[in-house]
Amino acid sequence: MSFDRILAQKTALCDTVLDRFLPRPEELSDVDRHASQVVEAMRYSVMAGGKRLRPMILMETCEMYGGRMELAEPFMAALEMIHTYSLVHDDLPAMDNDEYRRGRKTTWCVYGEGMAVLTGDALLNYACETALTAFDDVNDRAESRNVISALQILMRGAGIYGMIGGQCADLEAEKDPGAADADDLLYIHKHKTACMLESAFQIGAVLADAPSEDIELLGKIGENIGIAFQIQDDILDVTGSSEELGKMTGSDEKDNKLTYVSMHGLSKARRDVKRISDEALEQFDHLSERNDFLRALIESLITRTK
Ligand code: GRG
Repeated sequence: MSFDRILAQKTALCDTVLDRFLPRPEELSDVDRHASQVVEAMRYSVMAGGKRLRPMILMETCEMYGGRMELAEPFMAALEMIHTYSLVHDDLPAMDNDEYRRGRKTTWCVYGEGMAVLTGDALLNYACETALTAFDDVNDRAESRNVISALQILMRGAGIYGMIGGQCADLEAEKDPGAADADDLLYIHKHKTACMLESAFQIGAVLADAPSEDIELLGKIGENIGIAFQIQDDILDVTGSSEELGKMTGSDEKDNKLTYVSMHGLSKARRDVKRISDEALEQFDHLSERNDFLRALIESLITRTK
């Protein structure tokens, strides 16, 4: 079967997992029905059809080391909920002020700004509730320990030492983009984007009780993939098509944003995506197990157009 067909099947599988874990407005009790608007907005935001890269990577590293999907699935859903909350908040007028995401109107455009803030908050909270349900399926103390480690990786990657730290530096840099240097930009990319991808690579392996050297190497692979992914995101904002990306292009330049392209130029950006991704592939080949689909997925990111 072709890579594209397998990718489509795995994306659909991630969608099914998300659909199963997300609450539904029609299933709320009479009392909880007061919360139906935020529950509807949570589903609107998550089920809008992203690439599902993070849950897919998590699923693949878990499978690669023979782990159990019952433990991985709550984490797949939780990771995508946290990723989606970050997009919902990032699109707000107080941040990037974007009107389109994943091919449709952003959450704040449809539900209003206050409800979009609450939707992001609710997704983050529900992500924790969801990941904690993995404990319902643990068979022994070793699995409990792995679930605790996975929770630590999940929450740290999303927090001040991870994604929020990166977003904070990004917002600060916006005040004076000319003052930031290449190290500042690398900090932003590593934290805002790479930390969540690192979490995806590591959590699946941790849940599957993979060797610690592999978990460490998967972190480095995730970091490289994350940096390359963000550089490609910066490139696509200049060269990509709005239809394919499902969001407006050219917004970085319009907002005078610090990006890899504005700092280093388009050709260095392209060269560096290839160089950093090749390094990740080389590291991938040093893992103790193989996963040809995951390797192909990493390769496909080098030339992604959406
Ligand atoms: C608001 C706490 C907070 C953080 C925001 C993730 C983020 C940090 C901002 C979103 C904007 C952006 C360019 C983030 C970098 C990471 C990135 C490229 C996100 C988009 O991820 P994709 O392409 O999106 O995987 P889909 O829609 O496919 O899931």
